[in-house]
Amino acid sequence: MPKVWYVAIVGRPNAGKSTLLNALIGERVSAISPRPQTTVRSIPGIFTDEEKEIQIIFLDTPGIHHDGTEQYGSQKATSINTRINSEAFASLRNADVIVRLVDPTRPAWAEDARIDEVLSFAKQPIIRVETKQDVNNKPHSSPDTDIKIDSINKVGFEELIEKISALLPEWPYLYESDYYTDQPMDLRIQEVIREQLFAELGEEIPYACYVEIGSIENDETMLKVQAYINTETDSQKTIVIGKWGTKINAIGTQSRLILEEIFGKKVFLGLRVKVHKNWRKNEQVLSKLFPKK
Ligand SMILES: Nc1nc2c(ncn2[C@@H]2O[C@H](COP(=O)(O)OP(=O)(O)OP(=O)(O)O)[C@@H](O)[C@H]2O)c(=O)[nH]1
Ligand SMILES: [Mg+2]
Repeated sequence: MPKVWYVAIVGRPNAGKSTLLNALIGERVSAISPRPQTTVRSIPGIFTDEEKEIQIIFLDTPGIHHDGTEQYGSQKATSINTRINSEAFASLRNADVIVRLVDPTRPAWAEDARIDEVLSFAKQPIIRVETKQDVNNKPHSSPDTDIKIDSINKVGFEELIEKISALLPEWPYLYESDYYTDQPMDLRIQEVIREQLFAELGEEIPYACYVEIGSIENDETMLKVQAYINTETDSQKTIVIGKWGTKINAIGTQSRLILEEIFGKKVFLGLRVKVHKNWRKNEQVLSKLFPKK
């Protein structure tokens, strides 16, 4: 009988959770950027090792932060911050094992205290993993961790999988071995575009945007998507479009190439920018972006 279970990856914003998830399953399911709060939803990635008969459903979670502090850009957007934290907490509750990522390149801060407090109530086994081992300058490296990993070169991964699987009960596979995420297509596409917002736009702008999928037509040979980038203000819209449309074109082209790689077919991506005034404070939008778990 194989071993199957749910494992939540938690840690402060920017600790390297999404990088770890993508590297573990070898696919781009979760957006990565050098800026905090790139991930705002929990994202599943399924790891299967048929030889060892292990299936682990990893859940990448949004970085847990202190509510109401300077997060989500530098805006004190408390409502959205609370929802981002709730996403992570819901995944924690549903997990059988918790992988707690620690970033040795930065000092422990209020966020880490908050995470430790939350985890002190967790009933599940917790594996403390220090990441970014490939970085030379790790002034906050600690001996108090179970495993040290480097997600860029996939160092320490075997040990991590072994540690997790030692905790897993035997259970039939939940997914086919070549299945790596059960993220619906629209959320997957949103995530790809979101990553490009972080890649192409300056400090505050990606946080002021949300991606909306208008329509998807999908057949054997072609995927046709109409998507909208919603900004809060007219001036942000101008920035997202860029001079002569250069920014929006770059975001569109890069997203299309990644989608073609992911879905293995020709992709037509129509991308438009709209203004949705004050969406970060709009309950209707927030409920849609963060459905109740
Ligand atoms: N050198 C190195 N960089 C890493 C490693 N893991 C993550 N990073 C970098 O750290 C930054 C943050 O990575 P993410 O995976 O987006 O972090 P996260 O924990 O998902 O962040 P949020 O989604 O904002 O909570 C990115 O620039 C990554 O390239 C690692 O093992 N080594
Ligand atoms: Mg992330």
